[in-house]
Amino acid sequence: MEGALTARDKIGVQDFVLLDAYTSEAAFLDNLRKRFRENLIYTYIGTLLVSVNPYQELGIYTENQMGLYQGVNFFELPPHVYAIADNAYRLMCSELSNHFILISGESGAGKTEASKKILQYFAVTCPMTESLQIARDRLLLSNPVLEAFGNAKTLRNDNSSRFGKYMDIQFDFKGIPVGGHIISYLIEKSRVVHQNQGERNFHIFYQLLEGGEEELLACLGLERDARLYKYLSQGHCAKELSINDKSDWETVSSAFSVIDFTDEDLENLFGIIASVICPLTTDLSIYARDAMAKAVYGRTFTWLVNKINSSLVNKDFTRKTVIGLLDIYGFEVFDKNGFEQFCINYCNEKLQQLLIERTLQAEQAEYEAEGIEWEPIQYFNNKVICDLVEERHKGIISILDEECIRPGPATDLSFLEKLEEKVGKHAHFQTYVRCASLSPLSLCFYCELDEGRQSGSSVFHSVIHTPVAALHSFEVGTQFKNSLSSLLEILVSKEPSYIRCIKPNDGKEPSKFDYCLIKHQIKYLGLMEHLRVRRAGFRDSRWPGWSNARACFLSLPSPSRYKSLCPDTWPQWHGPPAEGVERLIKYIGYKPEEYKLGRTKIFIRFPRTLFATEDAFEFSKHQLVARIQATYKSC
Ligand code: AD9
Ligand code: MG
Repeated sequence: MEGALTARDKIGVQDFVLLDAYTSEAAFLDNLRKRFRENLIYTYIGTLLVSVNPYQELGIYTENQMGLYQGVNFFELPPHVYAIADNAYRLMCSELSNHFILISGESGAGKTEASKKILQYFAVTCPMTESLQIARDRLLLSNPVLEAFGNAKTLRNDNSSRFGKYMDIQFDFKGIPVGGHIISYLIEKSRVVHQNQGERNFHIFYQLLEGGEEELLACLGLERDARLYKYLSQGHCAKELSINDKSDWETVSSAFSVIDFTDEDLENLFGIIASVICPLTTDLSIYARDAMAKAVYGRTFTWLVNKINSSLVNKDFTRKTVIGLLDIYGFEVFDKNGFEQFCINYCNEKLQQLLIERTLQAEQAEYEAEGIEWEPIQYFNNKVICDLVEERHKGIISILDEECIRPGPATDLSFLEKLEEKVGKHAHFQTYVRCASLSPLSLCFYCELDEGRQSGSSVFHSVIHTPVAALHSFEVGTQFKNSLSSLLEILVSKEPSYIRCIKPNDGKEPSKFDYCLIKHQIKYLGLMEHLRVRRAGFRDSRWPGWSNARACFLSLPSPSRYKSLCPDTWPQWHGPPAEGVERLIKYIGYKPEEYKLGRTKIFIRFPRTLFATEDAFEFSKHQLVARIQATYKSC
């Protein structure tokens, strides 16, 4: 007993639900810190996975590790991103249902790494046939190509995703990955022409210059030194120690051949890339040059995604189930923020809203519908923030559109006045005008949740102070809003799993646990609220074995899965279903605190209760088979 206590003291608990002081933020942080110190970067809150970026290789992503998690009950092994992947996969196979894994957290928290680990897990552990190996390789290799064109070094992250990515991995009925589809969201085009101090342009430019063969560069008219190009050197860090552009180039160029890029495609692609970094002609104004470079890059990126999609498509399989992976840019607030930060943060608010609806709201609604006694948990619902941005005719995006199409000159200032008139009194909105050095009239609008950081809610925080930002942003906001709403439609039709990533410090340092920074993320990710709901409630229904069970045993009308465990219900129960279930659990020996009977379902509080029932069921099944075999033999 003493030993167990010592272990708990040392490495904390692997599920926050098991914390004694589960309402205490200090206890939450302490548990996270203990585990992080022991290099245990994963912890559950029920079935939600909390991950802290270790900023070092931990040796926990080997094929051996993958093997451990394959086909094992969710709570039986220490928390891991592989457990999330395996759980979604097994549910998909057993129920033929579609799933998605939503990975969220701020910039640099480890979302992209997590999504890559999941993809690798499927690539290694799923069944495979020789003819489908190419589909698997293409899925894997689409990553380095998209990262080369869509990721860049920022102050927050040396490999920051500057676009949102939703990837469907398609499986056939045997669970073999047969193809995929990628949707990209709002690539940060402004980076092509401008980078802040300490930041770089998209990786591909530097990779091409560092790694491209002499003939290729000569043919494209390029010099090898990135510092010669204004578009590549404004951030004064064209050479970055942590990034090996040369070897990344090799990876990317070999990936191109696997995902079906012809020589002609590549010639065109690099011709375009070279034309963006090209010498200036004097008759092109800076504005026209920049606008063209951004447009060209944006279109090239769209073309690239389409091209990758055509190589991932597999028409031979019509009946497919999918697991979607959503890796979207995280919340970010820089000293100077643009329209893109506004969109990125808005997107994160929408995803937070989805999580609230699908977990906090849905779960509490279910208890209510089932008549389970329940103390409602208070949480901040960020819908009010989403509405402020997107409401038709009233929200910031609509106001921006209206302002841009109305007759007469629209300026940043006139937009600001409209904002003040229409949403100025909103509790979560503030405006102010200031003269920035960059332009005589810079527009800043600033929405921040009142005391958001104290109240434990998510924070919407965006500032626009790019001159004439409003005019450039016309329709882009609406397009983005529409594409987000289509994304949410895709997601609500699928079963969710969640990974919440936490960034441990701003210095990208291993082993450094910055309390303040982490506390802030725990708050705005709503983790304490999530824990309270989980702790007060019953176990998630999304476990292997469980969902089957719910359809049979846990659904009162049909006490069939476990009926063999009780003589009263075996081989058939003819009485009222509710009574059948009660007899059954009484016979198995459930204690009153272990379960609650709802109107149509039974809710089980602890995983061990269900595991024990499952084990008993497996045992009884074997006994039954043995009995049948014995009968045959004696015949
Ligand atoms: V952003 O919103 O795209 O700017 P992400 O995607 O959340 O951000 P990313 O996955 O790129 O962050 O992680 C940042 C860096 O942290 C990686 O380049 C790795 O160096 C490091 N990292 C993240 N997760 C792990 C991990 N599980 N193990 C080791 C990690 N290192
Ligand atoms: Mg990323």
